[in-house]
Amino acid sequence: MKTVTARAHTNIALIKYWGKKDPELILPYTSSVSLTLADFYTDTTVHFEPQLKADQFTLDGISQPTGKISAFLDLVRQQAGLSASARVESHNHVPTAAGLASSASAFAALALAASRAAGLALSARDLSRLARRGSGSASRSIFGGLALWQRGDDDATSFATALPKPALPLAMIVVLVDAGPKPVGSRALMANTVATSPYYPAWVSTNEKAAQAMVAALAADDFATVGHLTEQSSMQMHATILAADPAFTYWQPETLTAWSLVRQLREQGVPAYATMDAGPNVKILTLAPYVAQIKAALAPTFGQRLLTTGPGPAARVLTEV
Ligand code: 2P0
Repeated sequence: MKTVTARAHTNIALIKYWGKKDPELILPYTSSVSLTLADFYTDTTVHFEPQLKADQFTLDGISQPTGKISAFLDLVRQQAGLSASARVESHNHVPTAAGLASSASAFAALALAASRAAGLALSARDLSRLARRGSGSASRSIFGGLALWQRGDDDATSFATALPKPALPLAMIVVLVDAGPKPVGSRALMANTVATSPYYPAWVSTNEKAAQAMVAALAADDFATVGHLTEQSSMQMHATILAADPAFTYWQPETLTAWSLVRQLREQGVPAYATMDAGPNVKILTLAPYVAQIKAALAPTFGQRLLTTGPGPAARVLTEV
């Protein structure tokens, strides 16, 4: 059996995914659109070894519980007709304590490395479907640049595809508000939002329309609309979370500070839009020529806690031996 190392990059959703209509298959209530990032990625090596008694998993050299990984490897073993256990080694490449370690890059890299190590040669679509079973957002990290995860109706029809490369020089600035671990995991909070937020049905209908509008705005290189839709999708997601029972928010005071600086920049004519995920950090979507000006405006408050990145590549095999 081969030892395969694959690399997959994290992605940030411009149109968010929040809520599953099928938690077992990870089928989302809404489609989502994302940007895969150049600077943050996971490298994962997989080797199936018949003599191993159980799967083994290390992250950055430290042994980890294997529950979620083994359940995912079972899907690969089923497809490949294999029974052997596997040794899995992952390394996260994110700037120290950036708080951006992501299940998206993790399961996209694992899907590619494990399927190849098991002797499968999956299409990009089937890899995306497989990665989705590990973590919904991982379905999008199979692709570089912009990706659309169509919600679909079942396991066969829920997968991501690459969107055409826009002429827009997209850039992203990450504002590190807090790099610590999340107080509440996104999977449990998603489920509680679906179950208890009275705003959830409104989120589903608005966000689905926004996903389709985003595809059109990107195709038209209409950055004002791309940015507006990005900020709206994030705020509406956080609004559904605030309205859940118990009420909750990932935001911290500095999250609002960063967002209000972004709004001030926009009033001055700078194309900058804020998006927040399952944590307090703020990501600013902009165009490359404005990065220096935006960083200069944020530096008095955030100092060195500003990271710049841009579109990154698709998941790929690094070595196969
Ligand atoms: C997203 N997030 O679209 C949204 C926005 C966080 C906020 O996808 O339960 O780790 O493994 O499918 O993909 C984070 O959730 O959740 C996420 P599971 P996932 O990027």
